[in-house]
Amino acid sequence: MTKQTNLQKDVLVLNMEQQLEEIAGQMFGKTVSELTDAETYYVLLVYVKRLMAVSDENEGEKKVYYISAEFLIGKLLSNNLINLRIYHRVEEFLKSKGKNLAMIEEIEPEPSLGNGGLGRLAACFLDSIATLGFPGEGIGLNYHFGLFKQVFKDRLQNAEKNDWIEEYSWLTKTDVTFDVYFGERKVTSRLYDIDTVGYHSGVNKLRLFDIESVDESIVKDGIDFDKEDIEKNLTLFLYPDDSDEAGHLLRIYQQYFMVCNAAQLILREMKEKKYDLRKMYDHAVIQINDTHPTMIIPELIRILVEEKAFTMDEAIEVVGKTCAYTNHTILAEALEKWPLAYLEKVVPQLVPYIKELDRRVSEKYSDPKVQIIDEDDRVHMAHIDIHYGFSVNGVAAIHTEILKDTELNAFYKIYPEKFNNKTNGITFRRWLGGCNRELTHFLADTIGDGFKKDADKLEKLLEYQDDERVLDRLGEIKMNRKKDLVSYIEKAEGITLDPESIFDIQIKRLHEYKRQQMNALYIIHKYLEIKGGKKPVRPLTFIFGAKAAPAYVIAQDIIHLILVLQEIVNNDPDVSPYMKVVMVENYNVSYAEKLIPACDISEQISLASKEASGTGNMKFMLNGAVTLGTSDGANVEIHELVGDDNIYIFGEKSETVIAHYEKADYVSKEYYEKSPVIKEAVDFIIGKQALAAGHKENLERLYKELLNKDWFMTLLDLEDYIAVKDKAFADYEDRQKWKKMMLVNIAKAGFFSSDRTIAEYNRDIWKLK
Ligand code: GL2
Repeated sequence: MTKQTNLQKDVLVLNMEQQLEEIAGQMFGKTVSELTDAETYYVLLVYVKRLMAVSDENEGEKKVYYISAEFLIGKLLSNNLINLRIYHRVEEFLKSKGKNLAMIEEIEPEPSLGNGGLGRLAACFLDSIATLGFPGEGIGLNYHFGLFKQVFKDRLQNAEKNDWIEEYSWLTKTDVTFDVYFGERKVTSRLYDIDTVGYHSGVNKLRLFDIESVDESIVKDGIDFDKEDIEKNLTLFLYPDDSDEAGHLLRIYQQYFMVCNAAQLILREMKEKKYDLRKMYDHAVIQINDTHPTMIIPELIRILVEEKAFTMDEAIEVVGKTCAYTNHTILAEALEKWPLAYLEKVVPQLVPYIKELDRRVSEKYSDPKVQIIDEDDRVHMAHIDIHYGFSVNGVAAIHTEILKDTELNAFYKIYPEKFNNKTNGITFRRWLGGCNRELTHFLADTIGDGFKKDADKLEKLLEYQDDERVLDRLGEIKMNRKKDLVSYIEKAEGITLDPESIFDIQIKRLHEYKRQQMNALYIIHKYLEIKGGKKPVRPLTFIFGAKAAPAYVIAQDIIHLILVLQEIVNNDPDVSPYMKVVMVENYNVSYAEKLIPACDISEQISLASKEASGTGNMKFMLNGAVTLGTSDGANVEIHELVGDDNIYIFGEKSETVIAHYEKADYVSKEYYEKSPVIKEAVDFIIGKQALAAGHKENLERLYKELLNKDWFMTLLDLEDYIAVKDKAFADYEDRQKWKKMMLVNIAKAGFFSSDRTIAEYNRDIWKLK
């Protein structure tokens, strides 16, 4: 970019007030004071897009392409204003016109282009890549409805489509289109860009591919549509229901569509910049985010061989030096293995290459665990990444150790040099600056604002751990966020909460390994205790937020149980003064931004070894919540940082859990039978009260699952969980001690800045200038 465009940006910023008036006039024929909140939002959107369009792009000789099926970017207005460092000025200007920026932010529809942690991580990474000034872009798909919108009806989850693309949106339609072939069948893509601006830095792009022929009108009730009509449905939904073959095939169509476009985009750029393709790795590094984009490897090899006159050996070498893989889970169900027959149906042109990659592996290694195509003719996508990429990383220290020692041990023995850890991180611009402005200001007043660029500087806060004034202010700010949340939940859910109660929060996708059901069993236990006359010193508030995959039956049953408990507890006059339960509807990024700052106790209770990292745990800590968790994922690193006194850890360690799986010796019924406390809580699920409030089918299924399977060992840790949780609630009463714990958690959160994570990716993997 030239100096002139910088100047253009400065002028736009300098004349912000005049610009906004002009845009308001052009768009709506009104002055800013006459605009409605919705109109004001669109005026701001247009202004910010103009600003980003003339901002410097981060450029350099080498670029990272972060390919991901998910980018859970959340709302963008306030984040962009913060990173452009004009939030305060815009806020003041609007105030002078009688408007409230926070209310205007509410208007923005949230793009739900992700499920949870993996997608949100990709969004945090884009923010940090831009902030650190690295040339880089995200490449993904422009889902028109993203993840479904959750609606509760009759205490069950219903899924509805989630419209987010409006006439004015953050998307910019480009003139880039590519041909994509599924065998003989050709479709045409269209590229849309979303600018992502770094904090005090340049702009990068998120590139989202769409299909020209997509047809939103084929979605009728809920989220059902004809899964076979690829031309019309390809980019309608994120991860459409894959409980049947058509659903599986659609996922493969989506994945190939994504990587085929990505490959063409990258190669086009190589050509434009006149880079030597034989040295592609000097100019491009492709980070493969989980296995959804794995087909980029055979696709690039195919193009180099068929169109660029490479030999197979040459193509494999160049692509291998360009691609790096991140593993985000050890859950078997999430490690993709596509039947070869499906690939043959969707992308027959790739199959000979996949077979060749497999042949080379089997020629060298006989261990069945490392083959690409297994005996049942299933293609193990992760195995392609590991053999034919140069780096394999896990997302938290313990996760990477488990990969090396257990899950991917056979690969680690072959390629020890490829394995490395990159503990996840979060962008503090959104998860502190954006969602907790009062705390951010207070921190800046207390320790200076250096932490905004260098998160480790938060440690300075430790000097104030005995300063009553600072501790009291932290307590006050927490109370303010709790009051904000109380009014929000009152409006959104129609439930009244007491800000003086302890806010215990579990928000994340619904999955048995995350053990929301264990939290529900605790709630039953507490309910029965209160009924029996044992009242807590202070009222307790249990808050959940979670969506369950529509085809995941037990997860739906767990949501049902929580909603049944909400009904029973909140309407029982003996109990409701002492405890409340709320499951918020349609939990998403925007809701998280309200819940996290208001939290006292952060529930991170996954079965040890199963949560690769978690990132919610980091967001809570940064906002002064204390973690109640197992030794799993990044909890382990949080524990090391804050020490035993500032966290509540319970449950079996990952080695014990892994041994149970290996020996297949965990029997949930034994725990049920030997503990009256467990028995009483589990039996409640199919007791009279629960059946009166809920559905027999769902509750009985869940009850049987817990007793006969309990694959994620809920009952293994339940007693310890109850004991440690009770201890945390009791400790809360020593208010000064608790506030000190809050302070230590905030002070030690610096390590979890995604700026640190990205700096490590760059140091060890990407090597960008
Ligand atoms: C996940 C892991 O479950 C989660 O622990 C991790 O924090 C994120 C980001 O690395 O990745 N893996 C996965 O498939 N999803 C995740 O959230 N959806």
